[in-house]
Amino acid sequence: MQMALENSNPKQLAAEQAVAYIQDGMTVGLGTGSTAYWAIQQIGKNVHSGLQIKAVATSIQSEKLAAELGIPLIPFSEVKEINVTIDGADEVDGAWNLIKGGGGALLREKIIASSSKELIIVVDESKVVDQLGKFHLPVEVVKFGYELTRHKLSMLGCEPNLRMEDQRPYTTDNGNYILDCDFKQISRPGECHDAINSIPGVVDNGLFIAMAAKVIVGYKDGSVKELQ
Ligand code: ABF
Repeated sequence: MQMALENSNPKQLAAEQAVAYIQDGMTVGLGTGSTAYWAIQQIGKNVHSGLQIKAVATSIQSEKLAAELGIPLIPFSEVKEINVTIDGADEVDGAWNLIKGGGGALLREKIIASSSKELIIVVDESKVVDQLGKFHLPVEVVKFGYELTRHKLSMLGCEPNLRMEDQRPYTTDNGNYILDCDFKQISRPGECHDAINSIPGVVDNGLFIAMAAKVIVGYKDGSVKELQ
């Protein structure tokens, strides 16, 4: 009974299909979030069965999980090239542009994705959208002067809200704040990305433009599809 429930988890199904692309000798980027979690679990099983890889993690959370599972980790300073990174997303549009960062790890995710030969995105069907923007776009900003940065972001036509956790501003693994920006819809993701990142105080934003090489979607009916 438990097996049937586990096997019908769309996030798990998508993640496991992505892990099949990992081969011996690869350096692998480990994503963050509840879908990437399943990829890390499967990689852990494969390592246990003899898969020989090295990994780098996109968050402290994923690094801890990988260490617990016995996945060999190397510091980012020792990485020359990452063969493949498997990560989740909050929204994926028809051109495979993404909103990421709901889990707060967008900066490390983008650094690792941009250093990867191949970024495989794993999502359940709820993340596939016609147009980005319903999900509030996370923007990582330095703490200094964040109120002014927030004001400048609002001039781009969004409502930026400081992310909170336990009644305090949420702080990223890099010691920054996140402003979740409600654009309602983002019709030109590339332009939006560049406009946000040109504001002083912005470290990076959660738009990943044309970075995904593969998108694997898990469905409630138990099927999995690699988008073409
Ligand atoms: C990370 O995890 C993020 O970029 C994204 O915000 C989130 C996806 O959420 P989940 O896989 O938990 O649904 O990959």
